[in-house]
Amino acid sequence: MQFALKKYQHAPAHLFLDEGYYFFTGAVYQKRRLLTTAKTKEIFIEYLFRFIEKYCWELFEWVVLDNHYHFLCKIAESLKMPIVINSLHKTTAFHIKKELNLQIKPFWYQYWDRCIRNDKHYFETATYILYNPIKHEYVDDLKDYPFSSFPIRYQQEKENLKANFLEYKPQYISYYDDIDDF
Ligand code: NI
Repeated sequence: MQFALKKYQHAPAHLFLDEGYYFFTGAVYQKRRLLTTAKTKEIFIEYLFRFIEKYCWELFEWVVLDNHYHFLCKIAESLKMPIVINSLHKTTAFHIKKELNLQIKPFWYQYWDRCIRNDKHYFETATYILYNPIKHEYVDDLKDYPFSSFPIRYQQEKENLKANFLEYKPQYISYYDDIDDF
């Protein structure tokens, strides 16, 4: 699966305040691991991209784990935020349940949004998302985890990626611990 991505620049324009950059986290109800297969994760990613495009949001980084997801994006209208996320949840729940031949309710538990305050916060969050498969002990090498924006970054912007990891040290970021306890 290939996706078009915004360039991950090392030195961003200083435009983040009031621009509607958000970090989103969503979790499966009771933290059940219902997205363990490649197919279920691909379903989630496919609809994430569709809804982002439909509502003219801009997606920067994302990761899908077995029972939760994170993504960083710029939203077009904050009033529509619950509509977009609820639509994403409803649609992905429908298709994933169909794929798994599962009838449960609710599927998703809830979501958390965090507004990005400045450039440093943006890059800490971006690297945090990319680092997530190691944080949750899925892999030792991020190149081995295909369900995030990391492989594309690595392929297209290896040097920026390395520099950002060194500068923003995602392995030491603890301020998302309360919403990323999986
Ligand atoms: Ni996580």
